[in-house]
Amino acid sequence: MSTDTARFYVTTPIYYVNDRPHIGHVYTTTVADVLARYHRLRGDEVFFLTGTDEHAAKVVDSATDRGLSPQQWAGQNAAAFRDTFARLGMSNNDFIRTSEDRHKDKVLAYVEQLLASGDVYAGEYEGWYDAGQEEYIPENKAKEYDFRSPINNQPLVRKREKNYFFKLSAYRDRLLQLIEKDNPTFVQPEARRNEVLARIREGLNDVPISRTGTGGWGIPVPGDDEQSIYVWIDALFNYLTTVDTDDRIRYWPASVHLIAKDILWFHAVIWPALLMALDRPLPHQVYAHSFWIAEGQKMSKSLGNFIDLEKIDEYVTEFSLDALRYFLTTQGPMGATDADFAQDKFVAVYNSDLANAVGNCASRVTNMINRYFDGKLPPHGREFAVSHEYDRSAETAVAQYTEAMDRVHPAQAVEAAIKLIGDIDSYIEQTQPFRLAKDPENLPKVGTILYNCAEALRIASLLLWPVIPDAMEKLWERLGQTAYTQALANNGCGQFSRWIAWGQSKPDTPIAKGDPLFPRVEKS
Ligand code: ME8
Repeated sequence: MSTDTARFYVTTPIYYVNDRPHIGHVYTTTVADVLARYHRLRGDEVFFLTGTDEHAAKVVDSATDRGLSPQQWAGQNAAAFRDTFARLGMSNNDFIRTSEDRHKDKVLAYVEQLLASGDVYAGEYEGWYDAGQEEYIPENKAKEYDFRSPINNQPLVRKREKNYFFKLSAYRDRLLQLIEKDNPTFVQPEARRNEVLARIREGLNDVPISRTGTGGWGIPVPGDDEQSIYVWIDALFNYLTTVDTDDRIRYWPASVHLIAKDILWFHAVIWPALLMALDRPLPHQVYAHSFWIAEGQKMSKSLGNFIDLEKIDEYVTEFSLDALRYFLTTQGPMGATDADFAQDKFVAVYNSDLANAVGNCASRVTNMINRYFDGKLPPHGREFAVSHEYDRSAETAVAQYTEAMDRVHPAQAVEAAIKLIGDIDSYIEQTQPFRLAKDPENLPKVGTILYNCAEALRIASLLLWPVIPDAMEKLWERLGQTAYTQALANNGCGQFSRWIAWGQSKPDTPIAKGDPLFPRVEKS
């Protein structure tokens, strides 16, 4: 992914208000949050957007079932998403609801522009319709799916309606040029890119972008009150409407739209074509991850096995929010394969990476500095050769970490940070400061060793902060680095390149010990 300025604009899908938030929504939003925090740490100007998609027809139906107005029902559920994300520490800069005027007004203006340019025209449409997804399925796909919804297995319905169409067919060559040549990482990961390219090569039909019978729930097509703008088109525009204001337009184009593979086509094909038609700059990347399954099984309503809010809260209470973030980030389906959310895996990852690696290493280093140097960071002597090799290992970790984060592979980035923690442990095993310290003559040497350990730990803590911010801020208190916390508070900017350099810690800094950052959990 390339960003040509030090600005970073990351989005999540806007979620349907018909569902309660579940692990899938929390996952994509967590990954976006990790990326946003990483870029803030670097000192980039970050805008992180999430929100809710409210104009679906099923909102009207389920509101009616409950004796509520669509506004009330959407309002309740939007609040559930907003509150859940706030409670889970998401650092989004805004939360867009498509029922807000600031969104609707801009969508109207965009559609007016598209009508004026001829990119949107009136016509008639007939095809196979997936009512649950509010999506027409192309003839060949409908056949392949045996005329049933690939999502909920309900029969597809034959539907014919007057419609406004978007001239997608006119953008085939430009889309191929974009995805194949101009920006080869526009669609990621590679498997998804290949899928999209193959489907574009099969040919592109114009797409209907309006519907009737929404009972006034939705954004009307300008000049035609009978028709509402199709919910998907309305929804895609959120990424632009939110920042299409004088004080925010500098964030456009988005750096990365994070989504899952279920909604790839809309984001990788229809969205850039709409932007081309509006003559707006294109986002840098659409990253479509795969799915979480639960305990080896696809999550579904009928199986009742969703990792839902109650389950999520249980994990947070038992292991901490950082632990959940860590598990999602490192074990999640960022590539092209699905990932299993399984409790024993959660416990194993927690114990090995957080309790044993990060937590133990922090305790060991801060404890020894307390025992041998009275809780003050010892000076960095020069006489101990291993130190050179050692700061190299921090440098390697930082390089690998940055490279992975910039490719939107937070799991690999974290791996580099955990490897650095492992290097601290091996260094301690190798140099045996606890044995050397028995002879007071060795204290300068022990001091150098422990300085190196504390310095590498400090660097690792910066790398891990985007994923496990609470624990790392706690550790910064112990390492006398609360300035980081202050700089990063309230979407503040970090000074990564300065902070990350070897040798920033000042000798004599008070180093505190404390409770285990991640107490070990025993679980069958
Ligand atoms: O599609 N694993 O909203 P939605 C991982 N409103 N991620 C998952 C997941 C799973 N099992 N299930 C859901 C919509 N997600 C539209 C989007 S955008 C302009 C409009 C996540 O509520 C994933 O990010 O169905 C997926 O793309 C999104 O939730 C779908 O959310």
